Order: sequence, then C-alpha cells, then structure tokens
Amino acid sequence: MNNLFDIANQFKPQGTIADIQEFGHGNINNTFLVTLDSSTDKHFILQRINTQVFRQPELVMRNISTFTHHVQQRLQHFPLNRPWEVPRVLLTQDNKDYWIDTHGSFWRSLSFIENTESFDTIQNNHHASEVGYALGMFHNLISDLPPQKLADTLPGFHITPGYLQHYQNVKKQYIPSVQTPELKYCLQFVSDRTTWAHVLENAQAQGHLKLRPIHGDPKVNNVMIDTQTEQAISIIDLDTVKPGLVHYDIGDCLRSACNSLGEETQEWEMVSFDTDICDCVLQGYLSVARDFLTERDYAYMYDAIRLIAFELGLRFFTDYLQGNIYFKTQYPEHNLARALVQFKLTESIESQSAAICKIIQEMR
Ligand code: GN1
Ligand code: MG
Repeated sequence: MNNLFDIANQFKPQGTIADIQEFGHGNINNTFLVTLDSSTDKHFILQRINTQVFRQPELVMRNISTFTHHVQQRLQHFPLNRPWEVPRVLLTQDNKDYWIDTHGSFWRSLSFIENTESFDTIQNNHHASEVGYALGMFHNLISDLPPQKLADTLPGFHITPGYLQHYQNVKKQYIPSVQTPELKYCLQFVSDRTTWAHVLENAQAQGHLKLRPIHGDPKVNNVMIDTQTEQAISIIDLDTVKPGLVHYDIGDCLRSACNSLGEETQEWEMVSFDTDICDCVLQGYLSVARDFLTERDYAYMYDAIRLIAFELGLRFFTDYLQGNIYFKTQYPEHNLARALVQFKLTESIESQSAAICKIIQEMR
C-alpha cells in the first residue's frame, strides 16, 4: 500500500497524522504538507523527488546533510545576532534519509519552519531586502565549505551554453510547422543572443570567477519570512545545493524578485524589471555578503542578472518545443507563456542596463 498517510508514517512522525495537503508551487518535485495532532512539531514536509531530473537522489540527500552539518557547526561556534533556521532531514524507521515505495518512487521528509510564510512576488521594499539578506546569509554560512565536498547532482545546471546546445538540437527536430507571432518572437530572441550566452562560463574558464557552493534556486518563494517579525529566517529547497557560481544565485534571485508580476503571469507583454527592488535586494545581500566578494564578482553581476533571466526563458522555451518533459505544466502552452515572461524580463533588463550597472557600481 502506498497511500500518502502510509508514506508519511515511514518518517517517524511525532504524533498522529491529521491531514496531508499538496503544498507550494514547485515545478519539479511533488510536495505535501503533513499536519500532526501534536503540540510540539505541528507540521512536516513530505516530498516525492522527480528522479527524471535528479538522477541520483541519494546524492541530493547527501549534499543536504553535508550542508546542514556545516551550517549547524558554524551557527554553534559563531552565533548570529538574529534567528536563522535550517530545515532538518527527518529519518525513516530504519534511520535512512529517504524511503522508496513499492512503485520505486523516492520520498523524503524535512522539518517545516513553523510560523513562517513565503510569497511568490515581492511585497514591499523591506521584503526585498530580507530576500537579499537570506541569500547573502546562505552564501556567508557556506563560504568556508569547500565546493568539492558537494556532489554535482545536476550536471549542466545553469551552464547556459549547454542549454543553448540542447535547444539547437531540439529545434532541428521539433519546430512546429505553423509559427505564431509568439513562437517567432522566441526563436528570434534566442538567436540574437547566442554568442553572449557564454559570458559566465568564459569568465570561469579565464579564472575570473571560481566555483563555490551555491543554493541553485533562490527564488522569492523559497525565502521563509517570520509572520511576526517579518524577517527572513530560512531559505528552503536545498535540492540544488551544489558547486556553482554565486552569480547563478544572484541572477536567479534578482530575476525572480524584480519581476513584480511574477513568473506565472499571463500578461507577458507588461513584464518589466523593477530597479528599485533590485537596489533593495542587493543592499540586503551585501549587508552580509560583502566580505567574500571580489572586484571581479561585482564586474559580472549585471551579466548574471541578464543571463539567468534569459537562460530560464530558454529552458522553458526548449521544454515547450520538446513537449513539456521537464517542468510540470497545466496546459500545453504553459512553458511557452513562461518563456515569454522571462524573455520580456530580459529585454527590460537590457533596456535598463545603465541604471542597473549604476546600482551595482554604487554598492562596491
Ligand atoms: C524549478 O521546482 P522548482 O520550482 O523549485 C527549477 C529552477 C527554476 C524554477 C522556476 C531543478 O524549480 O531552476 O528556476 O523551476 N529547478 C530545477 O520556477 O530545474
Ligand atoms: Mg527548486
């Protein structure tokens, strides 16, 4: 029997399970919030990992453990002057950090950070600076964890030239015979930017940027905000913690935060990049990240913002052409709609390059 209650019960719940509901808006895994009849730990998170995407989910769990252990040690030896929490991995009855059901699905559980909420879009300037703080604190806490201690659980993740190569291959096979104006816009958009897409990987190859541990997915709704104090107290979704460039994270956080309409909007033509929010996020980020950034890191920040928006658009667009095999979708054109949002955002970033570079310059 593989019903959700049976699966959740494998993770030694500290009470009787009262309810299980789908939770959040993840595009890859299936996430559930388990509610307990208990006065202490009231909830925990149960997830089925998409093993088409994460081919070695045991390594994902190992990275999470390495990360959690490191951060707990850091916080014990160097306590912060404000609250910060890290989700705990919950073990099964056999003390394993995952459980495989009779269909071969890979399940794991994490503690839920109580009395917090998250938002899909930025609510105000304070929220923006808290989101930046959360990413900065995350980078700060792992800045002394050698990246080689983390496995590469998702080869090619955020390597834009790789996505571009894959797109070229997909395009040869799957190009629709009837081309709508939206489709033509996307094809042209990508083709106009192919040579520049190597910017961060070239910088790494030249030794300008180096690999560090990264979060991999620091979008706005992965930052947990304390409902009382409105402070960020955790950043969740640790599946993509692995070696990478902090620029992927900075770009991803800003492409998410500065798009006030959100990545799921239908009004793609109205999408723009809000430079005031960018200013607040970067202030929050640098308030805790300044010490480990180099001059070169600042020099590639603008490119990172532009690139990660473009890259996500390219990933959505390729998945649309290929028949929606990577991101979960609600309707056949969903990934096309998401791609248009990111391309419009990229356009807005490009048209405001001087203002964005000025914000970065003034923070150096
Ligand atoms: C995916 O599943 P979710 O929502 O946490 C994706 C991210 C994208 C994001 C866009 C492993 O994350 O890279 O930025 O969708 N994760 C993976 O919403 O590809
Ligand atoms: Mg994620």
